[in-house]
Order: sequence, then structure tokens, then C-alpha cells
Amino acid sequence: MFIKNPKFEISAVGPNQYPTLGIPEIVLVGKSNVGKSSFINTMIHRKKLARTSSEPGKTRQINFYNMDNLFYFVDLPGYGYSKMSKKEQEQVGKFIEQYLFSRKEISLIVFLIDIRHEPTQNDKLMYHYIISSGLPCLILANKADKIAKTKVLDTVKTLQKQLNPLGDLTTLPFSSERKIYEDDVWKFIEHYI
Ligand SMILES: Nc1nc2c(ncn2[C@@H]2O[C@H](COP(=O)(O)OP(=O)(O)O)[C@@H](O)[C@H]2O)c(=O)[nH]1
Ligand SMILES: [Mg+2]
Repeated sequence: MFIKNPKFEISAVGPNQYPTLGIPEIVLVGKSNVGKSSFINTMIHRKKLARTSSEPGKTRQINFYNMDNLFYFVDLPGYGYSKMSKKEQEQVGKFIEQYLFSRKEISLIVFLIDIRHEPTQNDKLMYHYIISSGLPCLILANKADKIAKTKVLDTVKTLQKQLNPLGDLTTLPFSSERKIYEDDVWKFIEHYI
């Protein structure tokens, strides 16, 4: 899919600011720094549309990126940001939960984990949120460029066993550096739009 005119639309701090177009939302979730904003930029071939650094002061905003009025990429705050207090982390968790459980427009969750590490406790918690929400989900093992090409597929399988033992959620490798996994991900996203 080629997006002609991707646009940042709004940083929402609450439901009254969520867009009202009613088009599908493809939502990025994952721990802080896993590559959610980079994912959006990579998919649309823009370097800086989505801001790609953790800004602790902006952790309670949900960023909506309008893709040619066809769908939104929604960049959720990352969890597990180490410089945040426990209380702040809990607030972020509630904020994410509120959006995931109430927003009717969500068509697909793109759940990013780091290919180099076992899923964290927070990743597992997020997995259970997603399962209980009943929403479709694509798991991406990101930063695949950080391990040898020959190990990518086996590592993805191992991670899937750890996070999704039933093996019912599609789990693919991804890398914003090594741009060879985009097509598979676009196919998956298009299906849900
Ligand atoms: N090597 C590598 N680095 C990545 C990849 N994706 C993101 N990064 C880097 O990881 C850092 C955090 O990325 P960002 O997109 O801001 O993560 P976010 O907090 O989840 O939105 C940045 O320095 C990115 O350049 C990837 O696929 N491979
Ligand atoms: Mg980000």
C-alpha cells in the first residue's frame, strides 16, 4: 500500500479529543523504545512524521496519524519507561487500557516486541489485555537487523511460543533499519482495513 499524504492529526490527552471520522485505527503498542514511532515512519517512507524519541512529559498522549483518510496509525504511549515512577507507569497503563477497551474504531493492534529479548512482564501483561479485548493482533519482533539473518525465523518462533503459546496470533519479524519485511506487514494491515 502506498500512502500519498500521511498527516499528523492530533495528540489526544482524552477521549473527547479522539478523531471523529470513524475510519479504522491501526494501533501500535509496545514498551517504550521498542520502535513504535519508527514503525510508522518506515511504513510510509517518511523520516520524521512520527516523533521517535521517548519524551517522558508526553507519555499520556495518543498520537493519531491520518493515512489518506483511509485509516489512522495510532501511536500509544510506551509502557515500562524506566525513568517513570511506578505511579506514573500505572497511570499510563490505565490510559492505554481506557483507549483499548472503549474505542470502537480499532481494527488491528500491532504489538511490537524486541527480537533480542524474552518478552518482559509488561509485554505479557499487554498480551493478556489484548487477548481479553478480543481485538485482532499482529505481533512483530522488531529490530530484526540486530540479529543474524539466519537466526531471525527461529527466534521469531521461540518468542511466539513464549508470548502466545497457542500460536494463534500471526508473528512476523520487522526492522525499521532493514527494510525487507514491510510488504508482509502491509498485506496484513490491508486485510484489516
Ligand atoms: N536497529 C534498530 N533500531 C531501531 C528500530 N526501530 C527503532 N529503532 C531505534 O530505537 C529507538 C526508539 O525508537 P522509537 O521509534 O522512538 O521507539 P518508541 O518509543 O517505541 O516509539 C530509536 O533510536 C530508533 O532509531 C529497528 O528496527 N532497528
Ligand atoms: Mg514513540
